[in-house]
Amino acid sequence: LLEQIKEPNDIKDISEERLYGLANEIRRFLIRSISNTGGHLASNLGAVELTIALHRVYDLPKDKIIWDVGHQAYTHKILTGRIDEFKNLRKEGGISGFPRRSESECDVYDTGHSSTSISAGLGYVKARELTGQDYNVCAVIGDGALTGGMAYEALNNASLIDKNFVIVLNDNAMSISKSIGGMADYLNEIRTSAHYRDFKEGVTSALKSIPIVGEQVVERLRKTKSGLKQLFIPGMLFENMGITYLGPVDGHNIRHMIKTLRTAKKVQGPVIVHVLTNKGKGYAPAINDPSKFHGTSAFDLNTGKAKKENTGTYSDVFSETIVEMAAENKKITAVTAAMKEGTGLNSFAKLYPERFFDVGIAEEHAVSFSTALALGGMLPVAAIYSSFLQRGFDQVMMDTCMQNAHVIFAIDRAGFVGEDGKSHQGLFDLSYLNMMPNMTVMAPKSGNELSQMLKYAQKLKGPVAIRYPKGNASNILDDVNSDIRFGKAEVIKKGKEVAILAVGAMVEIAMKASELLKEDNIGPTIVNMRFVKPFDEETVLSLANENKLIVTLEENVKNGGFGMKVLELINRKKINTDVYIGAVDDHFVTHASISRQREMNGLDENSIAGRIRELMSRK
Ligand SMILES: Cc1ncc(C[n+]2csc(CCOP(=O)(O)OP(=O)(O)O)c2C)c(N)n1
Repeated sequence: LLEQIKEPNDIKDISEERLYGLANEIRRFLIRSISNTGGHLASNLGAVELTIALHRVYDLPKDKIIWDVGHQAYTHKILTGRIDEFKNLRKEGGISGFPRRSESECDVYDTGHSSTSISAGLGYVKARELTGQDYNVCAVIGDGALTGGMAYEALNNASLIDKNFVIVLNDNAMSISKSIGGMADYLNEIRTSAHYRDFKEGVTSALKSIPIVGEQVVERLRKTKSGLKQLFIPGMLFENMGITYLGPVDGHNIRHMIKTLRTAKKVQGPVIVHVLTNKGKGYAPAINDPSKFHGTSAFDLNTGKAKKENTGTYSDVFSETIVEMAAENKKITAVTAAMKEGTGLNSFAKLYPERFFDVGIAEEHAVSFSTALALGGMLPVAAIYSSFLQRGFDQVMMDTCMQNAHVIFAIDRAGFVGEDGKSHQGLFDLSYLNMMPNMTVMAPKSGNELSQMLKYAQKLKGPVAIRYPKGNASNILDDVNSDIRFGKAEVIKKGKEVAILAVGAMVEIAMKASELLKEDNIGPTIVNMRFVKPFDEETVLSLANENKLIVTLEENVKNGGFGMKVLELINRKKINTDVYIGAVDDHFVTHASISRQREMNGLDENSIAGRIRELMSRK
């Protein structure tokens, strides 16, 4: 059946009975394909039948289906004619792991960050009205994504519209870890009561049929405890907001979903279709451990074991250090925005559950919450990926920095992140943190130094950000690690004529570049900056005076980054030396391996050595 799907809407030629066979084929394909390339497996396995139903009911590309986060849109890609591209999923030049408008007319909103789909859907609804067009709009959002504040802002707004807008709530009770919080409980209540629906219907009619009980008692029962009320009117929270609620629907029953979606399409106004799915469906290892298979590297099909175990990462170092710190310092609290596994807070959560907070996909809230934890006498460590902390920009600035609260931001995945591509690169944090008064920004050159910095950050005052990259922790110079002093850089190697000022992971690259330059008789000074804010102006100025060329290296965009600060300083002090800023130009970096991303942005050792060679030959 899969072979019949060459382009959008081909699915409409397959009879309804055979759609279940198609679902099985898609599932088998996804498991096999992702076992080779890596990708988001569990979420996609859960959404196969839902996507089939959507493609059956909607006409693409005319109608707009908007996927929240977008990591679960693999079946959508298959059904819109992209199956052959899966061998290059998330690889350089291949298709993205998320919807991309540049890839297909059927992808109508580029995503990657959570909780945007309802806002985007509403935008399309209004544009439809204003341009006098005629198409359907459907936003698909997971229960995890529904923990994000933006989704509520959009729901609040959605209540006001009087035209059709379908929101499909794909509820698998899982974010990456288990979905948590009041909304998760509420959805769970609906789910559980759905199991009792038949029983309830039986009881209701039985009660009604008793002459002395009758309608009045049934009505009173409806108004009692919320749990019981839920038995009668599921989704009343949404209903009370003015959003029609349909469901819950079995998210693996295609026929039932098609019927419900067709009904939903007819509602004048916003409507939520609540669909219950199983994350990882069809692959036992993913069902047993949906968190591990949320996003996975290539794995062995039979065992589910990763082909290459990822150990010794910076996240592992963070994980061990924070546990060690918490044992000694009872004020340490750890905060994550739904990324317990990714950031390495699993052990902390087990050992210190009362000091661990998973706040859901809610980075803004995580930052304000951490700020007040600090003001209230605790020492919060907010572990957030660089790209997701962008969500909390205003809160870091206005809550943490303005109040000079002692929050430690452990910023993981800073720099290139590889396969997740554009939406996940950690290439902006140095710029957005640089501008914030009171903020201290550090970047370690190695795993050992990350550990040192985290411990050191405890002694500081005010907000402290430590940014470190994805992947294996470097162990360079672990034997000669000097003590950290506030705002001071570490000179690693004294050379002449050229000085390389490197931030974090770039120190190792600078050392490799320096090896390559030996044959040209160029022996640069190499500095591990350690601090980007405040940075070691004294060391930089003396090096600028002594050298013909200053090279700054950072895995961050050039605009507002470290290099620009160095250039401004040298310019302000009117020192006559050349400055080359090694940083990412003004663009979004698309998916490829991290090493290729470095090469394409001139930040690998060969490019850097080449650039230094060229600049020095002109002197
Ligand atoms: C702003 C932001 N924070 C964190 C993430 C990381 N993330 C990707 S998917 C996901 C869980 C989404 O859960 P849900 O919406 O229920 O989808 P499911 O995978 O369960 O289908 C998280 C936390 C993100 N993409 N965006």
